[in-house]
Amino acid sequence: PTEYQLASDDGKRTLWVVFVIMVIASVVFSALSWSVPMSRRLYHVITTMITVIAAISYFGMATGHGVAYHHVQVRESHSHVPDTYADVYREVYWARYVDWSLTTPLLLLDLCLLAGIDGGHTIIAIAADLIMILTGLFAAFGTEGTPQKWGWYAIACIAYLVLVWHLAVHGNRFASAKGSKVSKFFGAIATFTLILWTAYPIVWGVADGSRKASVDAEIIAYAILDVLAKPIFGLWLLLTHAKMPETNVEI
Ligand code: RET
Repeated sequence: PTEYQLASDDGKRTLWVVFVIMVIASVVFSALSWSVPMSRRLYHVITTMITVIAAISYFGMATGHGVAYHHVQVRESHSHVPDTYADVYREVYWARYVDWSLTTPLLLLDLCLLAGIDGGHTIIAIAADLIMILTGLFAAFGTEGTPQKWGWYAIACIAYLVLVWHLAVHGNRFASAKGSKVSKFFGAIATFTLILWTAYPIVWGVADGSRKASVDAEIIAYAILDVLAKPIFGLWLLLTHAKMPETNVEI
């Protein structure tokens, strides 16, 4: 027999709700850009792209795209009946990794521009980030019970540490050079980002990792994190930028 771990109505409704939130955030962010000259819309453009990509990804997931039925285990289905095993398949939403591979570099770009980090260190942070997301995807589809799955996860975590190191060390250094206002704001929004981002590998560990969380719980946990990491982060960044000319980036 075959068993499935699937999203129920709660999970599906959550995907639709986040889709709507991402659309609204995209409209609000582009509307906020109208009052600033084109030469100063860089944060607006980047931040709107982030929520547009998330809206597309959530539309896909809500309508049943971007999901695979991954064979997670073979287990005994009726212990009192010998030789009956169940193949267990679980929904793995790979659309998230497509979303993250585009949006996390853009989020980092926002932060690097804010701190004024040089191009070289910005590229290193983004490269580490891409390695983290790609190896995280491999981990999600890794074979259970072999070193493969948690091996990929370990590689992703090392890449995450490299990115955090770059953002913290160089971010604080460059932001201080821009004055105390920018450096205080960078410290606050980078700490918010760090706490949120660290929750992702924890959710992954109990969902795609050990499969202890249901697919619904996984959808809801990522939904909360995604709303904080994209629309709330974006709103905070754009509103603060509007009243802090020191954060300006001319293009
Ligand atoms: C994975 C699993 C492998 C180990 C690590 C991960 C980190 C993911 C992160 C994702 C951030 C996503 C954001 C989305 C925006 O809304 C891939 C879960 C370290 C940090 C900010």
